Amino acid sequence: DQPVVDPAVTATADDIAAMRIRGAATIADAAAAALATQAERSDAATPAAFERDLRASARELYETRPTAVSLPNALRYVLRGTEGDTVSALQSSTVESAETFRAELEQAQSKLGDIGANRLRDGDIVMTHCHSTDALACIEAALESGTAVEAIVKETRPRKQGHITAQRLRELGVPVTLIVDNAARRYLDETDHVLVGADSIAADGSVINKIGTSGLAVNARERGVPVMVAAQTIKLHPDTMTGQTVAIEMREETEVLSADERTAIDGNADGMPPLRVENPAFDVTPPRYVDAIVTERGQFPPESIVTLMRELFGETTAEPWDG
Ligand code: RUB
Repeated sequence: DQPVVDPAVTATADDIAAMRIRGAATIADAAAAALATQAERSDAATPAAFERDLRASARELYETRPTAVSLPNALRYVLRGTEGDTVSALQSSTVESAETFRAELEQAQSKLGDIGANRLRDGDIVMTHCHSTDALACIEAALESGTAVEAIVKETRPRKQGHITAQRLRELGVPVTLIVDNAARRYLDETDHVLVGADSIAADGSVINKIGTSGLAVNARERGVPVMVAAQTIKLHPDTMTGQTVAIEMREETEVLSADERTAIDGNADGMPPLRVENPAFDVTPPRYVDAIVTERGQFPPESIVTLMRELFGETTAEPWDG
């Protein structure tokens, strides 16, 4: 018997893979919603068939992008809440589990925002990289409490998520200066905080986020600008507690170089092997370049994040979709 995965799940998986749905928290939210849809629309004849289909759906969502641990953490949360002896009991518990997860995600982000906002002072200039909803929650909370800030927004090649950040900040009334990534060091002289999100946080306090974050953090340290990482606890990567490293996604070269550009470069280089293009989507910032990790449970120096991880995860177990 082949598992039955609802087309809505496949559509969400495609959207995540193609980055129409992107950013760690947004991906987690969409994955939980997709599992709820899978459960709701299931016409499985037996509880075993229902669980098989749900696990297959989780696996399809899981296999889209490897770096943001919020995705497996979301799937694990929803699947752990799936219980009952009948298909209908399994359906309702799965939907409820997904709804609880999504509500907690939203609450955690807003709580994190309040905590992060405490680090910002009236008139501060914040430099951002990529587009992070957790990072923006800190700015939004600051504005709500009457703290005015300005932003220097890095474009973030190759996908230019900085444009989304610029748009959101302007909707909030924040004055924005958009710069190319290469201009970051020059503008650090005017910056009071570097504020970024995270796709995963490792047990040693390393921050895995959009490619370019590590260089920005090193430059910020050299300039004496504090680096603040806004990351809900769903970004904490349980497997890193046993020494595993976080997989860095490599994306298509066409994000960096069009077919025409490739032809122009390769055109006259007779006998040379084709130009190699590499496009890693994320990098690892060592903990020593990070001043604070802001979560909904408070802010932590990166070196102490492992304590929170032990409290939250205890002993790590096998993935439910492997069952
Ligand atoms: C997005 C990215 C974001 C984190 C955090 O990368 O690196 O900084 O995911 O975002 P991509 P959030 O655009 O490749 O998905 O705070 O919204 O979870």
